[in-house]
Amino acid sequence: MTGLRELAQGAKTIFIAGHLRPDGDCVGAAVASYRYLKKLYPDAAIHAYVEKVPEVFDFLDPDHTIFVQELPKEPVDLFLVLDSSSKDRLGEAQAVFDTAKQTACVDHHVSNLGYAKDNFVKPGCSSACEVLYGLMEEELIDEKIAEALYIGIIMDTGVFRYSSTTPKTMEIAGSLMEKGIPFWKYIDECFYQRTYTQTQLLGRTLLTSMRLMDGKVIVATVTRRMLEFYGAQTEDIEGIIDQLRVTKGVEVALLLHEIGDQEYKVSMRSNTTIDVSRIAVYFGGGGHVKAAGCTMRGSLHDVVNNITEHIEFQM
Ligand SMILES: [Mn+2]
Repeated sequence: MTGLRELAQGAKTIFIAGHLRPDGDCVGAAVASYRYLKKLYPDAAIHAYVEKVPEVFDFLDPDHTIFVQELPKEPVDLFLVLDSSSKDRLGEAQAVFDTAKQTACVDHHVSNLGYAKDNFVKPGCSSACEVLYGLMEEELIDEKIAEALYIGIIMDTGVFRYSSTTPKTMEIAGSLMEKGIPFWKYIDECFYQRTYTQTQLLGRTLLTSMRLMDGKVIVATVTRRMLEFYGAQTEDIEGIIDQLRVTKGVEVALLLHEIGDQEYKVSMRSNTTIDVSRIAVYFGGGGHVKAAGCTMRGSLHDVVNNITEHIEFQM
C-alpha cells in the first residue's frame, strides 16, 4: 500500500498546503502531515502554508514553526494538497503547485476530479483527516499528530453529528483517543466556549423571545441598546439563532438584529420543508433552504408581520 512514507521518499523539499479560508479539517490535516513527515524524514525541508490559521486552531502550532508566510521560490520536490477540491482553491500557493516536481492530493470532496499526479480522494470519508489517517502507519501516530487529526474530524463532522460520520470515523476517532489526547477539551474550546459577554447576551435574547403561530415560529431581537449594555459586538450574536432553532415545536426561527433606526438584519433558520431562502430573496437577501438572511426596514411589528405572512404561505 502506498502511504505518506512512500509518497515522500527521497523528497528533499516538501510543501504542504490547504484551501482558501482554511477550516479545522484543513489546518488539522496540514499539522498532522507536517509532524508525521518530519518524524519520518527529519532532514527534509518541510513547510506548511494556509492563507490564515483561524485563532481557535492556533494551539496546533503553538511555536509557529509549522506554518510559513512566504512561498518557496524554487520548485519543491513534493507538493502535498489537503482538503482542497480544486486547484484554484489553493490561492497563492497554486504557483508552487504548478512548478512542483511531484504533486499529491488528500481530500474527501465528491467534486474533486483528481488534479494532482497522485490523488487520494475518498468522498465516503468524513474529512481529509480521515483520509490522511489511512495513509499513516498507526505506530508512528503520536499524541500531537492524533490531536491534529482529531480536530479535523470533529470540525468536519460537527462532533460526529453529521451524516458524513461512519462507523469507520468512530473507529479512527477511538484509536486517536487511545493516544491520550484530551478530547473533551477540544470540543469545549472549538465548539461550546463563549465569552461571558456572549453568555449574557444569549440569555437576555432568549428570555425576551416570543413564539408565534402556535409555537411554530420563534422570534427574538437584539437591539443596539442591548449590545451597548453588555459591551457586545456584532460577532457576539453568532450562535443565538441556533439556540432558538432547537426549541421544541419550532419550525422557523427568526433573529432580528437592529442595525439602524427601523432597520433590522434578519436571520432565518428552518427545521422543516419551509424554504427560508425564498423568503430572504423576496426581501432582497439570500442564503440556503434552511439558513438565510436579509435586511428589512420598518417597525419591529411590521418586519415580523411581513415575514410570518410568507412563512404561513409556505405552510
Ligand atoms: Mn474537509
